[in-house]
Amino acid sequence: MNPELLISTRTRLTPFSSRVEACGVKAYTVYNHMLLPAIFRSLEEDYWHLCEAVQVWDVSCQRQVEITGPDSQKLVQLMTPRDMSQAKYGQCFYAPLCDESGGMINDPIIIKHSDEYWWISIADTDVILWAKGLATGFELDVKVTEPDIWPLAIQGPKAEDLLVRIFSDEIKKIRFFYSKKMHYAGKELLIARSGWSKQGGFEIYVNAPELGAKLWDELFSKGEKMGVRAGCPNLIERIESGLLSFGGDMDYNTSPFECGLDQYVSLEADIKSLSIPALRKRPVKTRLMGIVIDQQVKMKDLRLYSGDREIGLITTNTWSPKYRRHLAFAKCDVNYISKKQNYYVISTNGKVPATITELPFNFESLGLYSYNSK
Ligand code: THG
Repeated sequence: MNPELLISTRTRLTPFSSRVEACGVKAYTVYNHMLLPAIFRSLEEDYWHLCEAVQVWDVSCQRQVEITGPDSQKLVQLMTPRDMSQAKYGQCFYAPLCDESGGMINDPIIIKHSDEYWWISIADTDVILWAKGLATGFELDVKVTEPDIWPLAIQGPKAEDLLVRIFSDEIKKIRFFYSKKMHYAGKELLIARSGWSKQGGFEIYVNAPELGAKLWDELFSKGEKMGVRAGCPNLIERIESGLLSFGGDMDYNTSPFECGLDQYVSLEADIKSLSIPALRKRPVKTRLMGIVIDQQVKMKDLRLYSGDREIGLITTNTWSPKYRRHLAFAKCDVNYISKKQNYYVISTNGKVPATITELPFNFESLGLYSYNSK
């Protein structure tokens, strides 16, 4: 028998909880002290549906740490080594948050509403405590809160068509990683073109519980012919797409360079960011790499080997039905990353050869082409 998860007021309900359960959620995970659906039908069935149709995801656990007040921009810049000085209103930024030694605190999406109003849409760590601590220590004139906002992600190739039916052609004007305020049932909702999949889609920041249920039901009635279903972040899709998960693929001891977030660190910019002095000096010891294995494996240990040496830790892995390969991310010792080595993993049937590649996976350059579900 599988152990059960007890649901209580600590694992806060969301405006969509009743709908999620009615849609037959089979497994939850805990994220930011809330429940995040993990499986509806099966991992693979959910995966194909996400790649081919449209899904509605209750991602309320992507909590918003709200920063308001005259020193807002200062605090946000202190927290991230990504240059925020040119940020436009409504723009979204995938950005590492790092501590004074350059270790990762979180990898949120930062949204700028205005100079004195920001949201940090967080992954699974208590960013509010860190933000309040910094604001107090640096005597910043800001207010840091975690308002009740419940993001609903609409993901998949038919996501735009579905939202156009509810919000009009205005939806098409929202560019990738920008947001727009839209009217819905007499209220204003923020909608961004973003989400934790590479199948295209949007995130709607629902700000009133009664709007949540109404919106969910409308998405399902207007999307019926498109085959809309409830879904959730999908392990297979996120690995194929090279999307990282805080706590699994990186943690407080990882620098953004070690998990491949180099492009989101502005070492040369003239900004005041807590982690930049340390990041300029900090040695890079490991690097998160992509691993490709020609057959489906059940790993005996989560290690990558070369010769008789253990050179990496596998942080996540899955069989990819689309590329018919086993894929993994591995935190590898930088001294042993070279294509010339013979790598292997240990499966329940013994040693299995593996190849190492940069993330995100470039399937074309790996000579891999996608199969469809049929
Ligand atoms: N949406 C919102 N909040 C979130 C997530 C989200 N908070 C938690 C978690 N997800 C944060 N992590 C990520 C990781 C990757 C991306 C978004 C959030 C992402 N990355 C793209 C990529 O890597 O290709 C694009 C990055 C870019 O070009 O800026 O989308 O999903 N609201």
